[in-house]
Amino acid sequence: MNKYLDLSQEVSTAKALGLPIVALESTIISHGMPYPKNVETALRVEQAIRDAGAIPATIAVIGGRLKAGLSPEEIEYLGKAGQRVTKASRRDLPVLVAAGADGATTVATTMLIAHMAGIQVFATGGIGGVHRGAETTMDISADLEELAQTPVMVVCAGAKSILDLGLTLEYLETKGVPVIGYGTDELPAFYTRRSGFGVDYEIDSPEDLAAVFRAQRELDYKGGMLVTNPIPEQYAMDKAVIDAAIEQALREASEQGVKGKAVTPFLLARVVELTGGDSLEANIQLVLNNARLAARTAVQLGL
Ligand code: PSU
Ligand code: MN
Repeated sequence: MNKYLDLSQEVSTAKALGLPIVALESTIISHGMPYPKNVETALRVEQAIRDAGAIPATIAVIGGRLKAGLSPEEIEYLGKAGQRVTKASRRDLPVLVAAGADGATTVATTMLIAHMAGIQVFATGGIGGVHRGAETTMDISADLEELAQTPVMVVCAGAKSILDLGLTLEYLETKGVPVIGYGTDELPAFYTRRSGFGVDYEIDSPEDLAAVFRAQRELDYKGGMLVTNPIPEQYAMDKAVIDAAIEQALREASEQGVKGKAVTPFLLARVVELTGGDSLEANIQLVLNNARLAARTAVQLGL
């Protein structure tokens, strides 16, 4: 095992017993939702995974150590510290480790650390992708490159339309990443069930998701797989409301010259402010929904 990696007692026991494990990210805690809802949600998501028969491994960097499995106190710390914790993507990791610092891991870094820990399934809310205007800014999330090279299944609710969803799908196709719609033939757009962009494959059961992932491993591919799971109907938002908030957030980001790794957290926070509690509740419900599907799939993979 990597010398910088620490497994929690629960995760280490699960590995010894061969129990299914689901990884969770921590940028969503520190940068994706406001305190204290972020902490409350992180703990509920862990419980949803246990209830579905798997063991949760929330991933972060604490004191320079790569952690797979956090204590409730560590989750509280990351949630309360919020934006003061470094948003840790792949390029940040060596610096944080060498400095003995803390980091909230993005999808990219969570995949990387999950793979080091031998965890194959990961649940989150939304992934990063190709930003609108990327043809001039070149703002493309490291999450997409990680999907291209690290063998982890990521279960998400698609991507927010703060991104260019069409270009995001093109990029994933170029990189050879299977994009699966769970019970849908369209890419979900996070707050809404449909984006207007088709996915290549629709799969309707955790058994079949596990079979595709197993085949990918046995074909000896280096990359991962993206499962897009639409938000449950009753929590989906009105498209016009969310589109207006996203347009305004994008306008403000451009006016204020927001750049680099600050872009995504800025847009996420503005969308929550502009839509009030509604978008936050939708966000919480879709993460819970993804955690349940990821746990059921991890159970199937273990069979
Ligand atoms: N999109 C969301 N919620 C999130 C993120 C993206 O709807 O919390 C977070 C994830 O941690 C993701 C990261 O990996 O933002 C992507 O950041 P960037 O676009 O800077 O790569
Ligand atoms: Mn970016």
